[in-house]
This record gives sequence, C-alpha cells and structure tokens, in this order.
Amino acid sequence: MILNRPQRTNVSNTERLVDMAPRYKGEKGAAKVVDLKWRDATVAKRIEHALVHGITDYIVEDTEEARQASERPLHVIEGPLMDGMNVVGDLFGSGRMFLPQVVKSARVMKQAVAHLEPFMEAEKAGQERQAAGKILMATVKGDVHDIGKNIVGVVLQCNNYEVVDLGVMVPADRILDAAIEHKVDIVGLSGLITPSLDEMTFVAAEMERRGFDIPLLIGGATTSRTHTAVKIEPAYRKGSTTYVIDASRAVGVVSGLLSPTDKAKNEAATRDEYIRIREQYARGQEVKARASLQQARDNRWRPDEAQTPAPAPSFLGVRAYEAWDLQDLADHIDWTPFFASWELIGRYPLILEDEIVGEAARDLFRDAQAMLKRIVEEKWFTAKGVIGFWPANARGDDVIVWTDETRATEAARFHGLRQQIKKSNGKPNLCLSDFVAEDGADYLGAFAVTAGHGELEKAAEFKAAGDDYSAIMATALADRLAEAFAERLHKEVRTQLWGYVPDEQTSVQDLIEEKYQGIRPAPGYPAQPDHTEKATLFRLLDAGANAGMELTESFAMSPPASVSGLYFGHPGSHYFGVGKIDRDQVEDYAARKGWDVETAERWLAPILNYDPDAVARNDAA
Ligand code: B12
Repeated sequence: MILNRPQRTNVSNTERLVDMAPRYKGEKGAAKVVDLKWRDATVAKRIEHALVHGITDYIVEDTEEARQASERPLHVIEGPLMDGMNVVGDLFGSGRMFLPQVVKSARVMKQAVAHLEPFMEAEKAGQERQAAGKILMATVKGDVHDIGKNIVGVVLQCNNYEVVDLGVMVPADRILDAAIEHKVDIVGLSGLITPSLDEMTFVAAEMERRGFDIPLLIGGATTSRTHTAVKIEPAYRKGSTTYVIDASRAVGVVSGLLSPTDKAKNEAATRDEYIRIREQYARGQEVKARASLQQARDNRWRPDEAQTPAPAPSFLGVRAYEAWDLQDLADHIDWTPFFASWELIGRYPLILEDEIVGEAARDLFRDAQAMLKRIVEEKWFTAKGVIGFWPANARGDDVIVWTDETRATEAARFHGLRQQIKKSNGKPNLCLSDFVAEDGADYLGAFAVTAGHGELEKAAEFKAAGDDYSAIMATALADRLAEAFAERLHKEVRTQLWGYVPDEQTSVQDLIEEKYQGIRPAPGYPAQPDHTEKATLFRLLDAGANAGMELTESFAMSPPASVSGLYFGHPGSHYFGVGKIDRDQVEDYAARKGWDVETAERWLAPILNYDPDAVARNDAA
C-alpha cells in the first residue's frame, strides 16, 4: 500500500524543485482536457463514473433520471449509488484510489442523496435507509482539531456507515449520552495533543462505569497503539478498544468489529496483541536507566566562547498584527505536510510527478490553489498574531523574563525540562534554558499566531452544503497558512524585529529546511512537552486581546489553525527532544511550577520514565 512505500525523493535536485511547482499552479495547469464519452453509458454507469471521478456536474440530472426509472427514490440509493460507492471503496481499499478522490466521491454521493431526500420525505411511508452500522465520532474535551476525524467520518460514510459527528471539545458525558440516544454501534474518539490522551482514558473508564459494551475506537495524531494498549484498553473491559492509525484502515477495522461472524475473533486478536504490547512496554520500562537530574544539570549545554548571545531586539514589549497579508503567507506555505494530511506521502513538489500518487496529488494541488486564490482575494480568513521580546536570564532550568532592562522585576518565568538520557561522546543534556545567558544582557521572544479566524465558519458553510471535500480543504489550508505565518514572522524577527541577522538571505526552501540562526520551540513540541506553559505565553502576549486566541482547559488553542512558541536567538540554539524523564526531575519541576507531584505527573504523563501508579503501589506497600 502506498502509505508504506519509501519516499523516492531527492531534495538536493534543486533545479527540478524550482521548475516543477509553477507548472501545476498556473492557469494553464488548471485546464484539463474534458472527455465526455462516459455520458453515453447507462445511467447506472454514469453515476458510477461520477462517483469514482468525483464529478458533480451531472449528478443531479443523472440521479433524477434514475429516480424516474425506479419504483422508489430509496432504490436509487440502494442501487446505483451504493454500487458506485462500493466500486470507490474497492479501489481505495486496493490502493488504486486515494483519500482526496474518495472525499470528492462523498461529495457527489451527498448531492445525489440531497436531491432524493424531498422525494423520500414526500413518500411518507418512506422506510429508513439501511446503513451498515452507526458510528459516533468526537474530538475529546479540551481538543479543537478535527481534520483527521472528519476525514475518517467521510470515508466511513462512503462505505455506507452512518456517522453521528459530535464535533470538537466534547465532554465524556455528552459523548456517552449521545451514544445511547442514537443507539450507535461504535464510539470513535479523536485527539491531536497529548492532554487528550488522559481524556480518552477517562471516556473509556466512563464507558465501563456506565455499563457500555460497544467497541471503542481511538485515533488522532497524538494517539498510539502503545498508549491505547497500556492506558486506555485496561480502563474499558466490558467492550473492546482498538487503535486506528489512519483513515485507510478505518473501514477494515469497523467492518471487522461489526461483522456478526468475525467480531469476537477480531476483538480477541486485538486483546491478545495489546497484552503483548503491555508486556513489552513493562519490560522496556525496566531497562531505561537515566542520568540523575543533578548529573544531567552538570552536563548542561554550554556555548562556545566565540558564540555570544543575540543583541538587544529593536523593541521590548509586545506588538500585535491585526491582519497579515494572506498572499504573503500563501507564498510561504510548506506544501509537504498538506499532502500528508490527505494521506499522500512524498515531498513537494516531487510528489506531483510521483508514479503512483502523482495524478491524485496534482488534482489536489490544483483544487488547493484555486481555493487559496479565493481565500486571499475574498479574505475568508484573518491572520492575526502577536509577538514580544523581553530581557531574560536563565535560572537553572527556568528562564526569567524581566519587566525591563533593570532586570529587577520578574514579568514571568518559563519552566524548562532537561534531557535525562545518559549521554556519551561529550554530548550535553539539553534544556531550553541553556540557550539563554545566566547573567548579563540576553533576551527571549515569544509569539502566538493564527490564520484561523473565519475557518470554522467557512468549514461549516461547506459542510452544510454537503461539501466535506471543500470543508476539509479550507481547514487544511488554514493550518498551512498558520504554519506559514509562524515561519514568515520568524524571518521578520531574525532580520528586523530582533534583527540579529539583518542580512539573512533565505529562500522559501531554506526556511522550510530551517537553515537559519535561532529556534522557535512550541509548548507541546519535543523540546518542551508541557502544554501548560502556553498559559504563561498567552498571559505575557495577551494573546486574547491581541490576536483573538484562547486556550481550552487542555491548553489547545482556538481557533484551531494556531501556533505559539518562544524565540531563542543564540547562534548555538537548536531543536531537541527532552525524551523520558525520571521522578527526581518531576518532583523538582512540580516544585518550580507550584504543583503537587501528581499534577506534574498528569501533565507530563507522556514523558515519564516510570509508571506513577506502580510507584504509588510500592509506596503503599
Ligand atoms: C500539521 C500539524 C499541525 C497543524 C494543524 C494540525 C491538524 N491538522 O490537526 C498546526 C500547524 C495548526 C499545528 C499546531 C499545533 N500542533 Co501540530 N502537528 C501537525 C502535524 C505535523 C501533522 C498533523 C496532521 O495534520 N496530520 C494529518 C491529519 C489528517 O491526521 P490526523 O489528525 O492524525 O488524523 C488521521 C489519523 O490520526 C486518524 N484519526 C484521527 N482521528 C481519528 C478518530 C478515529 C475514531 C479514528 C478511527 C481515526 C482517527 O485518521 C486520520 C486520517 O488519516 C503533527 C505531527 C504528525 N506527524 O502527526 C503535529 C502535532 C500533532 N502537533 C503537535 C503540537 C504540540 C501542536 C501545537 C500544540 C504546537 C504549538 N504550541 O503551537 C499546536 C496546537 C494547535 C492548537 N490549535 O492547539 C504535536 C501533538 C502531540 C503533543 N505533544 O501534544 C504533534 C504530534 C507534533 C509532535 N510530534 O510533537 N499542528
């Protein structure tokens, strides 16, 4: 299957990179030769063709023709439309159709069904359409992103499953009440950021407490098979729990869990697999010896003598941007992750000429360019942002942000986490505070940007019109613009606003490859996995008033297409992952944050090098 294929890419081939993209962006590239021979076929074949190729142009007239030839409108759905969708399902399942094409097929299907609905209602006696099963989908409380969930929902609908989508930030009781009300066969949970992992475990425990026994599905960027096996599945014993890595596996898993003949066998196989994963995980826990916090601190990173901190920024305090030019952001988009969000794997722009996914990638790219043009021209979104610079000094693993140059009064304190993995070859145990001087003149910057004002409204408009393809496209482009905003502003910071590299010459490709001085780690990313640090960041920047951005109880940012982080200007600063940490650091961190250890263990759960429940059990013994 395409997802497992190694990338056949060669980024060093700069010439090709530069030449290739514009060919697919321009008006000429957008013009496709239209072959209408398929219009001569029977109505059933025409409907199949429209579904497989995602063509909406004739679907209403073809559906109407089929309706007039059928005894009942429902028969058009159960006949030619479902037959066509089965072809789509088979082609997708066998790797001959790709996700964007399937989502486009769903759009055709929805338009056809929308045409038939009034006729079915008028029929009064209209018996319900028989779906293959009913799946509830929700992004859990505190989390805002739903592209992945929406994609899975569309793919399931394409395969005749009815989807009850509760949207984002849905608390456990609402999920479970809705599951009962709608008599669903499966509950599916989605989450993007690590605090959602705890919330999913809570939902699982609530399913157990309330006596559910239907299957639970777990998905989303932050989830994993191991976390599902170790934390979520044990909380829900009355029913089964299955991790689903992506949309292409969802249908197989769901049909396996709803099959009257194979359900028990499939559930038992997953249970056995998860037992093995838990055993493996427990064995892994025993061998991961870490440096003590003191040893790690003694082995901190120290700058070369020649490397001095970046000079004072051009201003201190915060600066807000009301509406950054969307065209400028569009020009700075990193397209590779855009294709990945549609499960087309490969590097842009080479992906456009890929033997296997090339055609799907080109079509998707054309549609994206067309929508991007409208986003810019019609100002669908507003890109708001805020940045700030302050005098700053490191204090151990923290960074103190001073109110002014007297460096006497603390405006805020950012807490850092230090790598505790045992290092060899003189490599340091890093913490972000290492990149800030303990004494003397040094500075820290921060930013919060969003391209998401307007995204939810736009997506809802498209959804209401039965156009999930455009709804997903709009949110995926908002995400790209948010990331481009962070990249673009960072360049402005380096060259002007902080101005430590005034004559930096970087191409868009250099920016994507991060070939520049300084870093902008985001709370939640591997150099600072603690999402709660965003509260300090938002307070300092007054991101609410200055950029219209808010934090949920899990520290997700709203609007969804948002990025925030710190700026470090030191020439030696670089990205790293904190990795797993031990209890000595958790205790120390808790004291610095003013938390009890349990609170620290909750927020740092994904990076603990020990099982806090096991430690608690030992303490009690
Ligand atoms: C693109 C991206 C973004 C985009 C948009 C994210 C999005 N589209 O949802 C932007 C730039 C906005 C962003 C921002 C942030 N991000 Co980000 N981002 C990513 C990235 C690179 C890809 C995610 C993505 O879009 N994938 C494509 C979509 C379609 O996939 P998906 O959502 O996973 O869904 C698929 C499957 O998971 C599954 N699925 C999903 N839900 C469900 C549900 C069910 C029931 C089933 C069966 C299946 C299923 O099927 C889907 C389709 O195949 C990941 C890294 C990675 N490689 O995963 C980090 C990542 C998700 N981000 C992360 C973080 C930390 C952030 C920020 C907090 C950073 C910050 N401080 O600014 C913010 C948070 C945004 C917010 N609003 O709060 C972390 C999250 C983990 C963590 N440590 O918490 C990740 C994993 C990076 C990392 N390694 O640390 N991010």
